[in-house]
Amino acid sequence: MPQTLFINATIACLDSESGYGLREHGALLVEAGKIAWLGAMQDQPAVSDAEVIDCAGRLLTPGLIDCHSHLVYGGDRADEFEMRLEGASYAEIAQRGGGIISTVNATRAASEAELFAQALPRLNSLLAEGVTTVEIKSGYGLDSGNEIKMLRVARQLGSEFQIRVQKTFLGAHALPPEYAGRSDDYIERVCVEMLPRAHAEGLVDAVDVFIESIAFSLEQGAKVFACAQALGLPIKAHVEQLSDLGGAVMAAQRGALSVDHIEYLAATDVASLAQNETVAVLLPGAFYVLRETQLPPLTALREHKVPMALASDANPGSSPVTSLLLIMNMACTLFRMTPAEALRGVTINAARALGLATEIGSIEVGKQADIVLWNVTKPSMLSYQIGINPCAAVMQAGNWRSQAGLSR
Ligand code: DI6
Ligand code: FE
Repeated sequence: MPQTLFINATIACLDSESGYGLREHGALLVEAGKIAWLGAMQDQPAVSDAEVIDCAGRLLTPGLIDCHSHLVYGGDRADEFEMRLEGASYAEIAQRGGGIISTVNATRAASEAELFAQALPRLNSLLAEGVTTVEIKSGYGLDSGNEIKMLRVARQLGSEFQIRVQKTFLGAHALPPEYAGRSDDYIERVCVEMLPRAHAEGLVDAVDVFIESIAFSLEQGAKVFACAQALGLPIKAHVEQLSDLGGAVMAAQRGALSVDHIEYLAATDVASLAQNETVAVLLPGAFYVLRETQLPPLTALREHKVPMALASDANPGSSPVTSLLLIMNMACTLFRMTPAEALRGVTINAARALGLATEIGSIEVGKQADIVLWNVTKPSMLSYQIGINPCAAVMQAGNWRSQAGLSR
């Protein structure tokens, strides 16, 4: 059985209630794709023919997890970036038929192969920084065939690269033009046709909705959730990004895995996330790109011990960002999160946001061996530096994905 023994490592285990769970002078044994042993270097197990990696004091972390992305889409929205710089708001552009709908048009026009090719550089950017799990949403197809096309591309990315892809159905992302003025009819279509079809093809791990004045109402979101739950699927939601419609509380009360964005969530509503073990997914990339000023309720989230995850929200409109390291820096600089909260946000709490915390997200015996070796010796370096990628080597499920920087 192949074994790898890491020695002389600084290990951020992320196995405790807060902080890094840091072990200095640590050792770690990987066997059969899992973490088999973890402890102090002087106690390392006797192994006869294991591959031995001397980390020379360098940092090991769990593989990074991007728990909210729209990585698969057609075209780009650079023109809107320019329009916003000239003063147009994200919501105004959406109301004029631009925004999400312009990406819907480009995505519908693209073949599966074209979408795959366009997603590749974005995926490569995540891979280069040690991401071992990425969630990818549909939501730019807005009819059965095109939503399924997007989710197939997401699945193919996961089968052709050493990365786990979680697929989320986001049919209720925007109202397609052919349903203008008939949003209830569209939601009905999502529930009775689009979601069941995508699910029947095994393409849906979770169901998301966008609850916002420019998207769907609380009642419409609740209806999609009921349909998802009737199929046994977990739910999550884009809520309180631009205004407070009460979407986070509604989703949490229905047991949502996560509520995402939540800049406009009232501090008094945070308790309901804690009560329902719903993760708060914060997306500083969208906050930054849209030049938002309303901060998420960090103090209340901390007080109520709500797990906070961070993600790229990689999408062509509000967050053309494919660097989780940059997201960690933004979370610290813009949201005043600590570097430890930032690392928890892209590891253990991101795993929770995907319902995968028993399998991945921390370095603990029995968990899948998704491990990154970094060319730094302390974990705050990951949030602190901008523009340097210190990722030295990546192991996914016990197999090397990249080992270029193993020795230095
Ligand atoms: N909120 C977002 O940040 C993305 N979707 C959403 O509901 C943006 C999607 C886009 O602008 O294309
Ligand atoms: Fe999003």
